Amino acid sequence: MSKRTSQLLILGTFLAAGLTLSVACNTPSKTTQAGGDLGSRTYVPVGEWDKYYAFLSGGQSGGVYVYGLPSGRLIRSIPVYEPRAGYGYANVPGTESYERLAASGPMWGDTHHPILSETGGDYDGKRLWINDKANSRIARVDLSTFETKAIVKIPNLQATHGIAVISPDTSYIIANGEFRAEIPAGSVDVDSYSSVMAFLDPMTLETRFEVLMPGNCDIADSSKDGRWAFTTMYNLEGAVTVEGMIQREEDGIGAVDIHAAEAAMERGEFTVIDGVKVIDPSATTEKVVYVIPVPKNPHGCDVTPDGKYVMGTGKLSPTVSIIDISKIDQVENLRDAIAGQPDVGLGPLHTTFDGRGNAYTSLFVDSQIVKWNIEKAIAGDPTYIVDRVDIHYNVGHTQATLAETMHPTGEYLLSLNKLSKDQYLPVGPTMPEAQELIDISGHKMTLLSSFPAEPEPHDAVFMLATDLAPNVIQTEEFAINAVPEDGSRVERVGPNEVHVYMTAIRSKYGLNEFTVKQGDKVTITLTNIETIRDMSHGFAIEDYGINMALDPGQTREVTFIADKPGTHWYYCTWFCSALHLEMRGRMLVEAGG
Ligand code: CUK
Ligand code: CUA
Ligand code: CA
Repeated sequence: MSKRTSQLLILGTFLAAGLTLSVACNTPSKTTQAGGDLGSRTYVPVGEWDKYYAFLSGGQSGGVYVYGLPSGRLIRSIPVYEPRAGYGYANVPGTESYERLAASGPMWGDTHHPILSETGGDYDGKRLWINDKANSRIARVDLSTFETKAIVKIPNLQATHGIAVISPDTSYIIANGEFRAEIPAGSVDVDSYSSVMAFLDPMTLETRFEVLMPGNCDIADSSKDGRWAFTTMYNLEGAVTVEGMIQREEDGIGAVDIHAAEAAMERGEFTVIDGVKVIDPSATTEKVVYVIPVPKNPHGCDVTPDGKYVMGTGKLSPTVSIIDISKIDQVENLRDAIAGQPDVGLGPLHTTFDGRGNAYTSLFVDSQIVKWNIEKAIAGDPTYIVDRVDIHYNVGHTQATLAETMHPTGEYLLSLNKLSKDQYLPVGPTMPEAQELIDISGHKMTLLSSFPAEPEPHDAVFMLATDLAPNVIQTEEFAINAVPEDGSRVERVGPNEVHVYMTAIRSKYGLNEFTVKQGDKVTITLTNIETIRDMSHGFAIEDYGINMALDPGQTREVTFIADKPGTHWYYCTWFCSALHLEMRGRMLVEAGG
């Protein structure tokens, strides 16, 4: 055994313990950042906007949090796989958002990776996608309204984990199945287990095709030319236990040749499973899947902004593997595609970039962000480590501003820490997650500030406000089913069916009251006819479990059975004017039906 291999082995064992242990122990002495004038570097005066939007995944909260940077102010959250009454999202059966979410699976999810639409390798400010690891789903959010517009469950795939936009023009969304499972579903035959990488239509989220992957898939990224989809693989063993998954000294970075996969599709080299065309890479004319060997159980998978390299970040190995993308289909031995493998520190999980030739790797065990120079590391120059900064504590993902695009701004970096421990006022045995903002514009990094989030952000992406704010609409366009100003009315459409049409405008509903019979199926179509930004209205019916929220111009519908007789006040839930409390009316349900 070489000295290097034995070192890795020892580290691997130590890290496997460290990755879990460092979570369990500790009440460290409280660390405080020297104040100085740092406050002014994140201070955004009242009335001024932040320079960046930051989209943080919500983890097991099931949505996306939107912060402004550098202030760290929470601007809003986007519920995706979770009901949220405040936005009238998926909280009431019989509404569109509820029925869409319920049709796709459970009313909760586990979101890890927000990704943004690209045109020409840069963010176009149109859409965001987010995975649900727990229920094999993916969702699309429209950034003109910050609303979830589509959710689908992906066939033949268990645990949607890494997802990525295929650069430069969002030709596909790829979704990685992290857990190997039988394909087709329904048996418990371990021999039929596989992981898949799914290629989805960005708009409909339909699966265009899937590729069976050896081992498993974890984190995803793409090359900048639309050719390659990448994934880390930590279970080339194909094991079903922890012990089994750390058996081998090497796992891999998987590279799917998208052009070869499309050619295989054209030649009919696929099997239809659960309605999806599935490519078995062992049975194609052209090679579709390449597996580059890297040290055991890698995690992060990140392509440099210039599209030259894909980085596999070590996790159990203290290294980052730098893979030269141009060599993948050129070399005989895929090890020769590895341009360098610098040591960076303990428990490296994810790597991000500043666009000036530097990489930043999160070190979970060391609780640090390490800055290192890519070309120096490749050249074997021992001075490749540029700087280290301590974070608080145990960082998972790290992302630098616009690092996923071809033009990073290299200004800030967010450290998404798994534990905040002593950093905030105690709020119970479980403390908030902590994000730390680091200025990376200079040679040395400067830790600027920290802000908390609810459980539990994994990853983040950023947009310049100037690239997104102009795309955000001020009011909704009136929909085809919008109720016009003079259109409020009640229509009996069947012996036991009533349709109520109503408007809402400060500070009155179009109907002061309406009458239905007990047992009627009631549909209410409500339009907020305001034409001014931010004039939202709500609509809740006492004791009927109904609450909708309406942006200006928006129309919402709800259908329910009027099963409780009597007087039921409905009222506005968004404080809209001095007469907000008076903005109410009565639903009169006549007993007996
Ligand atoms: S995974 Cu959470 S720290 Cu789901 Cu992106 Cu690496
Ligand atoms: Cu409308 Cu309050
Ligand atoms: Ca392994």
